[in-house]
Amino acid sequence: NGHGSFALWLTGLSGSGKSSIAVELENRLYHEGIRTYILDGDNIRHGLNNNLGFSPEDRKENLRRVGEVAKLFVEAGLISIAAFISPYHEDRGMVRNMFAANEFIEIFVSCSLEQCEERDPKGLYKRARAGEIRDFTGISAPYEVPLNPELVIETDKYSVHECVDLIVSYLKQKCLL
Ligand code: GGZ
Repeated sequence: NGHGSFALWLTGLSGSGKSSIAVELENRLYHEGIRTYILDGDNIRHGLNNNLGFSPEDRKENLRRVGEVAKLFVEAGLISIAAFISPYHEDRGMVRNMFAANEFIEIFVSCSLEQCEERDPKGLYKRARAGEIRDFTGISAPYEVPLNPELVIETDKYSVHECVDLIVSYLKQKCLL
């Protein structure tokens, strides 16, 4: 197990495919004997962060705590895979600054709003359009496109499998795997 431990930070719109990629990547690494831990809204917003909503302040606090937890897993020797919208430059910069330069890899999961809205797996975009969800990213709250991510993967052009191939190649090329 010659790999290092680091955080992979997936940022992108709701429905862009962050969680699918996280899960497929975890499976791929598991088969190579590499241990990971996925942090996402499902295991964080329902527990540790169940007192937080989606105002800019709450998102910042959500991501601050996620960053700290991701760091704990890295210290424990795992690869942390965090899948959060993380829509603000400032907040992504904040979590980046919690890590050493080579231990934080920002991956922009790029997908057009049109495509995310068409997928709408939980019907949230529909509800947001109807005015039923305040501060909904892409509709009534901003998503600031990352300017300098380590990697961009386009989930509206490539399959989940192909996107994971790109991530794994990147990590191997950087000698992280
Ligand atoms: C954005 C929202 C909102 C609002 C509920 N805006 O597709 P999902 O459902 O499963 O993932 C989204 C999740 C986003 O939480 P994050 O912790 O990733 O956001 S952030 O990084 O900005 O703190 C969506 C659901 O929560 N959801 N209300 N208003 N997404």
